Amino acid sequence: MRIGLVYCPIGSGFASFGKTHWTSKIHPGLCSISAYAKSRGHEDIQLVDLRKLTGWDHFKETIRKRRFDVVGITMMSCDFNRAVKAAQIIKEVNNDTVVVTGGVHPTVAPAEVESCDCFDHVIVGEGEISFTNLLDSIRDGRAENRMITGIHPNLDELPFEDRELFDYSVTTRFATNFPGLFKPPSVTMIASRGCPYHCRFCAPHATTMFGDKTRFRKVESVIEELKLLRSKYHFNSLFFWDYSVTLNRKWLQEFCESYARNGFKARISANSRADAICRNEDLMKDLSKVGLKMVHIGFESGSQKMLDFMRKGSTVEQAIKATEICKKHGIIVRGLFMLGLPTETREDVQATIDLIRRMKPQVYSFSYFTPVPGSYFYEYCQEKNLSLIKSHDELADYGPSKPKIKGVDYDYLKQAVEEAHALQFRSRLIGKLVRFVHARVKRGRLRYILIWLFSKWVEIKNRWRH
Ligand code: B12
Ligand code: SF4
Repeated sequence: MRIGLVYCPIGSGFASFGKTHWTSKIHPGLCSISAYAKSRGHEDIQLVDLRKLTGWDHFKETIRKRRFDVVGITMMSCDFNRAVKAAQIIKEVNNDTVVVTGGVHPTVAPAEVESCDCFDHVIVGEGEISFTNLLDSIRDGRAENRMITGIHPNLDELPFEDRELFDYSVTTRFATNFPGLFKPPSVTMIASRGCPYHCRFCAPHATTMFGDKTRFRKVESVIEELKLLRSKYHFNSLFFWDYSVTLNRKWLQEFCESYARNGFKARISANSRADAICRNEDLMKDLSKVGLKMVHIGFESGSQKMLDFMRKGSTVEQAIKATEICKKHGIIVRGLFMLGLPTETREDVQATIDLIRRMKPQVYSFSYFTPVPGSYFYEYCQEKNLSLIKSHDELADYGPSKPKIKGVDYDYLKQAVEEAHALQFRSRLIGKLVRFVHARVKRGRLRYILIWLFSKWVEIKNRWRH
């Protein structure tokens, strides 16, 4: 059987693969599904990556030439329109091709996806086992339900991601992020699935997808995969794509020990949370020793009222302390802040700017709250009729540019973002420029050069302090 997997991210245009780090990333979910299906005998799997094609005509031509029996299409909420268009074209070329979809959006909005005739099957949840079972049924001519509930796999029983499904040597040529700080070749790693927190702008999508329990792979398995990647790609930087690497103390202690013992030297970047960092200063020290250079922390707001409203599960004091801890151990903090939530007042916005002024994270960026399907706040905005999002396409951009919900003074937020960036550069003009680049210059070479210069500057400052 000929199987195709389609990746159609709206955030990257046609003919964009290999141009920037943002447009050259892999999709670990597709890589994992491919690896599992191949390990169960479905070896003829090819990727159709829209970022490598010139347009929809090229897509149609590719589908016609490759004559797939089954095609799996992945989609986040923002990709919905593109995924539907891809499915319609596949059906137009050959109505007998079985079209299956899965990913975040079919999982958090199954009814909407089910209503699209172009999909023969919709897999809700994790896809490795269910997709492979479905392939077996199609091959053997057995009937299967249209809506299929995914099965949570034991992560240690899954084969390593099939990264070569994508042009992985091209992907590794780009630093994952902040090129002045992280040298290519670079690789990404996912060591766990799930999140135990309940931030209302994000949860419960992780529970809907991965279940109530956060599952970690064995450290040995992660190290084995890293060894394989080292031998193939000689990577210099490593980015963990887990929600938060600091969720499991024992795991992290073992990882630090094993990473160093196995001679890994690559710089690490990872996501974490303020409360977890405060509880685990010793681990941050260990992580820093083995190579953690940057930690991305969702501080979100400087107003405790807003943190409580969004059920962040951390406090303003913890944000300050976590930043101090990281700085003490030479770890660069990238603070992530969110403005424009429902009920946020000007005082709350000012509290966020004051927090930045107090804790001075070396790097920070802003997003405007966006009601994303799968989150509690999405439901909240639906009930109160607050959303200004007209099309799924608009969900691809959380940057501080377009209005997202009613009742928010976006002109005021725009000034607040500029004011916050001005703190970093001690210049209002540069603050304006940073906001402009963040909001408008999305993927181009100019953005890359500016980020390179900025990250080099951050690196030099950090080294000088230590
Ligand atoms: C890595 C990552 C990225 C990477 C890579 C893209 C990718 N999809 O992998 C990059 C940096 C490019 C990225 C970009 C964005 N991301 Co992102 N990303 C993640 C992250 C952190 C990990 C994804 C992952 O690899 N998970 C592990 C794998 C195993 O799970 P999975 O991808 O869900 O795949 C499983 C199932 O979904 C299913 N499945 C997936 N595809 C398919 C296909 C078929 C046919 C089948 C049967 C099953 C199936 O089976 C897979 C294996 O079990 C998640 C959060 C998370 N931890 O999940 C956010 C997340 C997916 N991203 C999100 C968002 C919003 C974005 C952006 C819009 C952010 C932005 N504003 O810039 C962009 C959009 C990019 C675009 N489409 O144009 C949201 C999506 C919310 C939603 N409702 O859609 C998430 C959930 C984060 C969040 N908490 O809000 N992202
Ligand atoms: S924002 Fe992060 S910590 Fe909060 S629920 Fe989402 S993934 Fe978990």
